[in-house]
Amino acid sequence: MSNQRRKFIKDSILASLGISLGTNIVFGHNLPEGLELIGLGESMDNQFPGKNQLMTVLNDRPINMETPAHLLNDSLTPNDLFFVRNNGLPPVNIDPTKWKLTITGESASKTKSYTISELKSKFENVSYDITLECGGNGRKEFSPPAKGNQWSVGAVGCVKWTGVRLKDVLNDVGIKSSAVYLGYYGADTHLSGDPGKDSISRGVPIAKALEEESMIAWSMNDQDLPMLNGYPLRLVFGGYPASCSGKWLEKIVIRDQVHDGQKMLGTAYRTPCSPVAPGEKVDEKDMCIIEDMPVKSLISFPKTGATIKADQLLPIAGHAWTSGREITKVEYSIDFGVSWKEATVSESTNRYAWQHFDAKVSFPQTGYYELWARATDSDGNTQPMLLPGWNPKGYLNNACHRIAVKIS
Ligand SMILES: Nc1nc2c(c(=O)[nH]1)N[C@H]1C(S)=C(S)[C@@H](COP(=O)(O)O)O[C@H]1N2
Ligand SMILES: [Mo]
Repeated sequence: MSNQRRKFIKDSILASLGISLGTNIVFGHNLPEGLELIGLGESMDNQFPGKNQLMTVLNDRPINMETPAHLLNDSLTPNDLFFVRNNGLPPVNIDPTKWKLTITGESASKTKSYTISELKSKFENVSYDITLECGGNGRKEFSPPAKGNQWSVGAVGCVKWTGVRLKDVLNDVGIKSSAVYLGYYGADTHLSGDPGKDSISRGVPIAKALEEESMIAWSMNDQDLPMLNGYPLRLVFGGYPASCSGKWLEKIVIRDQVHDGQKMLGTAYRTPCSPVAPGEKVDEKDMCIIEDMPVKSLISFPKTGATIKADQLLPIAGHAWTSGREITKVEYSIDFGVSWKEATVSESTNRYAWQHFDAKVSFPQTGYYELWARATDSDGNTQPMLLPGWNPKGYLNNACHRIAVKIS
């Protein structure tokens, strides 16, 4: 190979390395051949549009990213810090002025389509703060391990959604008395590229679809939805696994039977109808569709690993959420769950919004501590200290969140 050709290849490798680092490599020309750069750590891995570089990327095909717990400290999650769970490839070249939502199905009185501006002008515009959490959030902890995205604790967020009530639109189309379920179809494509296959097509029982807070949304925190969170239109269902909240929403079907779209059947988003031993094989017919998500909490301050001076009260903060009920109590423990103290809990802005807790914690002496948090809701549901019921696909882990701090 000529020297010139070699130099050209080296220059282009350096340029692309520079792009992935987000900066140029100043002495790159001195880099010995074959030596790998250390890199700037995971904070630079994330170069996705509209998303914070500090998000933790699990995969890039499809794109999945979660929020480190300490970056969830805001009362409403900033758009660039909201987790992303894609099953397929997001649509490209979207023209929101041409976007159409079609409502049809065997239990729809007729088939009707709406542009986004028709939705905006024809129906009452509403806003709700609603928590969305992936059904698999916390999967990483299951033992024996469960296949799927190894989410830690950050596949959750709460934002102000703006849009219209799903029920207003469904009623405008007309719902036949035979209606039992709703299904969605989005504009994303299957990973295989096969246009005949859907990446995901889930839904909710008709009663859930008709709830006050069930929405067709075009905005998060008063801005357009981020590209990766379903721009320009999506469903939002509070309290249900976020997989029900269809992104890039193009079509809704009103069904006279439980929707049988992609990831509705088999073991997807299902848990054993009655508890099983860890690792036990469960027959598909003994798996039930996940509906309400369990009560849960997250410590967003301080960051795990923080070092705090002795003789200081440590302010702690976080959020707690439950499906359709109120959080009535959040407790914390610094002695591995032997004793618990109550934190202060804020009221929720509306049903399905997460609530905030805070406390000032004192530590008896210097050393390593774990801080655990446990929420209880108005039905008396609370969180297990360690792993809850094992299930084959690793859903619904609502074990207490733990962080570590050092008092010095
Ligand atoms: N069209 C479409 N909708 C979708 C998905 C998807 O891949 N395609 N993923 C679902 C899953 S599994 C989750 S957890 C949520 C994630 O929403 P987010 O990416 O906005 O956080 O979207 C749901 N809606
Ligand atoms: Mo999900």
